[in-house]
Amino acid sequence: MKSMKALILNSGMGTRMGVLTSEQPKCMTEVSNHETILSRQLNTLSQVGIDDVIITTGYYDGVLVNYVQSLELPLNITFVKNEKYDSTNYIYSIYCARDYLDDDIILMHGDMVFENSVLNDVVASNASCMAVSSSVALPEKDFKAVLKDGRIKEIGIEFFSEAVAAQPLYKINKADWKVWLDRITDYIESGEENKQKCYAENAFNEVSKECIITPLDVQNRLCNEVDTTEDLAVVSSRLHEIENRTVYMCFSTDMLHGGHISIIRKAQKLGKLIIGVMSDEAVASYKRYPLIPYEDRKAMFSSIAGVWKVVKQDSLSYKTNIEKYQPDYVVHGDDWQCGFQKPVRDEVVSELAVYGGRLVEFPYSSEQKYKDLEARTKTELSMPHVRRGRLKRSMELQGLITAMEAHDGLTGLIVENTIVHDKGEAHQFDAMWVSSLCDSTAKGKPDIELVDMTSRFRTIEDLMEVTTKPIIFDGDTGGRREHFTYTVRSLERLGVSMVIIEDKTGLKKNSLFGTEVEQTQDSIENFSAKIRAGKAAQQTKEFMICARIESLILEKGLDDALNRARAYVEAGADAIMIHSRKKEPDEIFEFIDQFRSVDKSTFLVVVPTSFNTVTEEEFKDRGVNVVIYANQLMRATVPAIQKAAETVLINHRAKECDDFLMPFSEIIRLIPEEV
Ligand code: SPV
Ligand code: MG
Repeated sequence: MKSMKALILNSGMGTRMGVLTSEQPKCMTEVSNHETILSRQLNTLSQVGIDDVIITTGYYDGVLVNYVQSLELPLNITFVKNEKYDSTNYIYSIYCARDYLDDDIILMHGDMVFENSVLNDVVASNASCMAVSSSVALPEKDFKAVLKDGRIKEIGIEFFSEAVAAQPLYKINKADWKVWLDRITDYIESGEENKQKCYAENAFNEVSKECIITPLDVQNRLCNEVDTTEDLAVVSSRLHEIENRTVYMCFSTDMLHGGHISIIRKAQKLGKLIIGVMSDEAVASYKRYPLIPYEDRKAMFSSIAGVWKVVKQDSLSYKTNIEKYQPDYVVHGDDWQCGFQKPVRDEVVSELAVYGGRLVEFPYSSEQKYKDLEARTKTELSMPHVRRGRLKRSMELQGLITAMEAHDGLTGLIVENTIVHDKGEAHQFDAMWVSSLCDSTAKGKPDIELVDMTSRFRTIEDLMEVTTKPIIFDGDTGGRREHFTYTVRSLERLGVSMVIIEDKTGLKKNSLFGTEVEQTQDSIENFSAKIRAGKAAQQTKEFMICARIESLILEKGLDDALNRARAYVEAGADAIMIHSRKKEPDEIFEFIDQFRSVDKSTFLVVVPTSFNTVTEEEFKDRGVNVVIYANQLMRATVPAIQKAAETVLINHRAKECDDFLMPFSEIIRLIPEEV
């Protein structure tokens, strides 16, 4: 900020205040919460970054100086006494202080009471300005300003046409101030009595063509002089209302940086700050999984000085909390005026309109260093020990999560980064499914456990390198029991969250073939022993083994499926996957209903490739925890690449093919330079 001084005029006798000014100057009158007019002014000046204050004194000057010193404020205060305070006006006080006024100045009468945002605006004004209000009626006896061509032509109590109510609170730039102060000096040094007893504004009126002061419209905000006890009552009750104003902001961040603190400090100036901390579920739905859980993020915000309340916000939408807390203001960066958050903003605007609340938006600037911090968070999220446990936590938190198939780094990036916005909500996949079918298909091989574990792990590594979302691994049959124990530990080490093994034995074929190919289901005893061995080998507490039941695929009936489910849970399975290749979901629903009627806690997983009409919401209502989209990305790829190959072959050139291809300049945008 340019160097700026404040000049507060406190020499007068304030006779209209009766007993309140019988033993002290008017500026020491209490207006709110043990604040006086002067202490409020000084505190507000200090908050806006003004360090140097000149106070003119006169009436009870000793009392005033002692009082100011007792406040122990971080300000350099100079007192200038107007010895003729009882026979002159403010113009003479300014004259007395003239040697100290060689900067831009904030000039105010000592009885001005204003809300903080008014002084903020005055200080921030580039042009010289005076506080006026176009919203209040013209006062009978107080200052009015006559406006012309966007500037103030005259100030006085006698003007009623083309005028607005005006208050003696100014910011005057150095050059303008010189013009005005020179004329004030002329007035005083003329020795004429009427020029020492008039308003300083009379001198301004003579030079207003050279001293350009613009009107700063404070509208209905508090900015008043206290001349009488009636004024005092009005101002005190306005201050009470202002001090009880509430401000609402919502945060989803798990790391606080300077940018957040700066907007919080701005919001606090508007009233008592309520911070909404977004629930883990809401954050995960639109951004990424929070590194720090809700309770810890709540504690982080609660520890910020001056935060009045911290509450939970359960969704991207502010509606519930606006209705509940009815804040006077909602504060946000202006970045949500467009983009996916726009519907959220629109809803905030209409909710606030219901009771007259206001949205205040501050310019949003995302500095590179904060972007780098976010990138580092992503790296942290991708680490095995952080990633592994997240699936279970998400399932517990959200009830139902979704996983999409990914078979290489690129499909991993698509699952990681694809996000769609609909009616103010954001949707993305929670996890990745490393399908045996797609992993094999990508290698041009059949899905018969031909692709060995080393190669399957390589696919996992490729995904891990460029993504952060949890991974569910299709472990086929799990192989021999003795091998499965090694697989479990390797998967844990890699950071995989869940392995699903199916109760088949011998040469495994893909379930989508059903009974068209020879497939043998494992015995309950054998498969249970495999689960037990896997659980015994497991080293980390969050890793999960899911038992996949093939009874419906192999047409062994619902009872067989339910029997097996019970046995596998008994053997230690954390989750049960029930599979079917029927288009109708009836047998799946029947299994789920019967299973859930006796087991409320074991996670349930479905792969609705065939029964694809059922929505996630319906699965969730029935008690399913994981919906896996097992092969859609691979199936989208095959026809597209086949068509490209054929088009080149038919045309003997690439042009026709290029017409429907995505340019590489767009593809490479999917690939981050650094994760
Ligand atoms: C896979 O995706 O490899 C599966 C699921 O095992 S399914 O293909 O439906 O059997
Ligand atoms: Mg498979």
